[in-house]
Amino acid sequence: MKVSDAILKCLENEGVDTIFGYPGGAVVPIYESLRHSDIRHVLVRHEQAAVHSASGYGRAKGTVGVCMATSGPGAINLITGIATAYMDSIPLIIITGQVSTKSIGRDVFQEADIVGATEPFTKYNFLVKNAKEIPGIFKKAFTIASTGRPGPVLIDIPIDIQRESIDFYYPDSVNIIGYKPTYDGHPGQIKRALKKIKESKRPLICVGGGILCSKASKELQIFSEKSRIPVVHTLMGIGAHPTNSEHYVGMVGSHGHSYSNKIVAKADLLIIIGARIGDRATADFKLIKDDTDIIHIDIDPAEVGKNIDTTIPVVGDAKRILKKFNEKVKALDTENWLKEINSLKNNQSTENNGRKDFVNPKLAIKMLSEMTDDNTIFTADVGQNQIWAARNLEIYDDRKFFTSGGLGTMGYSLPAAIGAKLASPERRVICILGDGSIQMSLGELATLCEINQNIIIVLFNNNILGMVRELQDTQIGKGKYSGINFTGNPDFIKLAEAYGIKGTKVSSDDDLENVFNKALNSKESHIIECMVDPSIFSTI
Ligand SMILES: Cc1ncc(C[n+]2csc(CCOP(=O)(O)OP(=O)(O)O)c2C)c(N)n1
Repeated sequence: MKVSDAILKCLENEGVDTIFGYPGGAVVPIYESLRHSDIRHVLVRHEQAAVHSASGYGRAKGTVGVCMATSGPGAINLITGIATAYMDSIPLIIITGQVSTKSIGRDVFQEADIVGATEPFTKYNFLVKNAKEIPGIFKKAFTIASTGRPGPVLIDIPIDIQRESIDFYYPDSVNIIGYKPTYDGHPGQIKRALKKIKESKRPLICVGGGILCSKASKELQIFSEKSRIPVVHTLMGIGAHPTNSEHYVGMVGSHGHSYSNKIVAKADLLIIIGARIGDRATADFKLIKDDTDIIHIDIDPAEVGKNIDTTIPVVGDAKRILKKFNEKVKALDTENWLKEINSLKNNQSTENNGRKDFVNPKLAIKMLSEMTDDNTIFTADVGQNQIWAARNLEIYDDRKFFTSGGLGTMGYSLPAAIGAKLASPERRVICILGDGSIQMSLGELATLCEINQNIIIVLFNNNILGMVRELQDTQIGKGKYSGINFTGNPDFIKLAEAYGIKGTKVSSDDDLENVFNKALNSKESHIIECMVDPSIFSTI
């Protein structure tokens, strides 16, 4: 079998039905094989978008996303997407074409050392040197990407190898020397953790994206209900615990709910599960008091104790460890603690900081939340739009929320929404972004037209890089702005029309419901441009 055919056979054997890519000279053989394959290829408009779409696809399906690009500039354009997936532990397979084996190292046309360049941003990467190794490498790549702490794996395949022939046999499993993720937490540590939980008066669970990676939301809910311990979460932990649960508190961190941060500071025990406890989640590590006991559960031993001192580290899979907790944990007397939390939570200001001639994004997001189904997928970009979405969307039941948390990559939400919609066409997909971020992935409006699916794009237009304005206001001084004003923004409604997408501009809260209703009742994609006061903050 030709290696280019074998590559697609490997993907089929892994259950892949869709890949996102952009062709070029070094992948001509693979694209020719694609023509004869049942695997759907989605032609994006920029390689970075191929990675983000594969990420949205994989996250929506709960599988490994796949994308592909040619050598040199194509491969290099993937890097931001790969790093975005790496920081958020998203399992991906990235296939790149490479110049022929004998040309490697000679700086021939479109040669780039993508394996070297992506070393810091991939969980692992391969340069294929022997055609016969292709099936084994693919099996290893899928295994590494999807097990332990998930992440992106890149396979770089020289064009001469793509043209060779091999006997094809796809292994059921592979032994990867030196790679043995720990799934079961150490029984002694679990016992110590349970003892600590029992002794605690003000325990708090803090979850991150690891709960979603481990598909442990149900176990988390049982744990919190059985033990009566409240739950806060990081940005990547949105959706790990339903916002309508009795024990749900809110998001923590520099952009989190202030009541959640106050509650973290008051807790005597933090049970951190599947969260890196990064600077943004802890407001530069200032949130957690020195005398708070910490139980840190994570599948990646490198994360435990990396950012904060841990009282009891437990390395392993969140789902398995929570199951063990649930066998033993008893209800704690947290009544007063929960009362205190509820009074802090109910004391928030409902003040509307926006002006009447603009849309209040908080209100718009809350309205969207109420008007959409329980299985809606929301994607959010980066900037104020991300924080408005993260703080105000209700994510429960089968709803999902995808954003770039770790790297904070502008331009993620639109291609991710396209990937998510292709993964689950039966679901409503809503993409929330800003006027800066939409222009980072503008070409993907054409991809959206091609896939002929219905996505609602809510564009919060403040004609400014809102989040940077906010940082300049707080770090430099009110009104001391530099390099943030967009005076040449296009007419987004005309632009939408140019792509054949319906567009509506809204400048007042009074018109929101009507416009949302129209878009929600339509079978076509819509861009809803909400004009936003450029002077408001993400924490309104
Ligand atoms: C690729 C990339 N470049 C730069 C930044 C820095 N950055 C973070 S938020 C932001 C502003 C985003 O503006 P916009 O998309 O209009 O959203 P808003 O904050 O106004 O809601 C910028 C420039 C980034 N996160 N990603």
